[in-house]
Amino acid sequence: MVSFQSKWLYLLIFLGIQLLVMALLSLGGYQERVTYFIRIFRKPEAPGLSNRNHSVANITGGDVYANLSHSPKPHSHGDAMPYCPKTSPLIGGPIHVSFPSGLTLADVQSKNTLVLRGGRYRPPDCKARHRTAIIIPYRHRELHLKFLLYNMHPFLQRQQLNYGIYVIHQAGDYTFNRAKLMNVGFREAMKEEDWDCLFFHDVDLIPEDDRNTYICDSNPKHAAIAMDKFGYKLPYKMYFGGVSALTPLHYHKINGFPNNYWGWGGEDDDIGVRVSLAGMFISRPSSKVGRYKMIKHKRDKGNDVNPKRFNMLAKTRQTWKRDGMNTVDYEVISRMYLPLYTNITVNIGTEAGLHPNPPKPPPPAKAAEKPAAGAPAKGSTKLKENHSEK
Ligand code: BGN
Repeated sequence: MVSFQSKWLYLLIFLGIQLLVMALLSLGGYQERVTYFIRIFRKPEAPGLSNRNHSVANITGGDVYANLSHSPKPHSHGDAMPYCPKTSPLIGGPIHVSFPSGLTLADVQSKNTLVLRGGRYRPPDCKARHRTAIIIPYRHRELHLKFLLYNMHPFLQRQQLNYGIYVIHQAGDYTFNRAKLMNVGFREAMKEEDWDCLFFHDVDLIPEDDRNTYICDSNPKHAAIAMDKFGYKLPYKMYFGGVSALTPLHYHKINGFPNNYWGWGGEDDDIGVRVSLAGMFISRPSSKVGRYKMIKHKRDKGNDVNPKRFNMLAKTRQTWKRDGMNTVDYEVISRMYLPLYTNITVNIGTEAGLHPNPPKPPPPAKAAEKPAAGAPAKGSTKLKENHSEK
């Protein structure tokens, strides 16, 4: 018969073994498996908030801010700083993209304390291997911009990049021109820093996997290969829309982007054609990694479908060398170094030029005030000089 004392002994031994097993399991990623199960059973976020609060049922990724809370103390940016590793140890793979309701820009700012004025960042503890500028053509999309910044800053920080975010804001109400705004963004960003890669990024696309590294390839890269709105598939082989990445050299080789696509559609196809006309290829990440969630929205006012796009696209071969970076004209209205991005507001004019409705000439002057014969009318030449920023 087992005595009362030895019963206690067995119980203690049993509990001891259990403790040991648990300790071993926790070393072997037990925690990860528990989190995985918790995630399966977790209640999805509140429905009915559609654009504001998407919950991503089919993605079991981590929080995009997760790995950053462990960031070591900032180094001074002296010579002694080592290069960052080739693959960032902060990369976590799939991201649980979220659009928290009630989010403010101040919240985004307080979650990104290492981001400097103008939306610039350098890794605090190593020298970045890559300098990437993000160019976002923009008008009237405050909510989208806020969600993009919320997701984009930690995404880029996890990749240990030296980066800057530029929002190129089209002034006025004339039809939107995405590609011309990108040309402006390229020129203005390159004035500030010797970026080695430029990401041309729609404001409503959020990357869902941080292995989709925001660095350039040897050929122009189309990063948005798998978007949720296309069922995470490429809609057609030559598709070059959403998010693309070019080095300054690639950009010059294709003479930049076209300036004359006003309204929705075709400009991205034109850029894709330019890439092949300049003798390059389109490179892409794998569709597992190049995943994007699009923030749903209706077509914007001032961005109607461009009916001329088919004709224009048919002529790219003839037009690409005479329309692009070599002819872009614009006027910077303001440049603001905001806490999370650089905001450049720009007049890009209309199809009829930068100042399509020049001020009417003054009424005919009285005989005594008339300029001498042959002298130019007041103001006319001066105005012309101001027009172009080439
Ligand atoms: C294409 C558009 C692209 C757009 C994609 C995805 C045109 C030109 C037709 C010859 N191209 O059809 O601009 O990004 O759809 O929406 O409309």
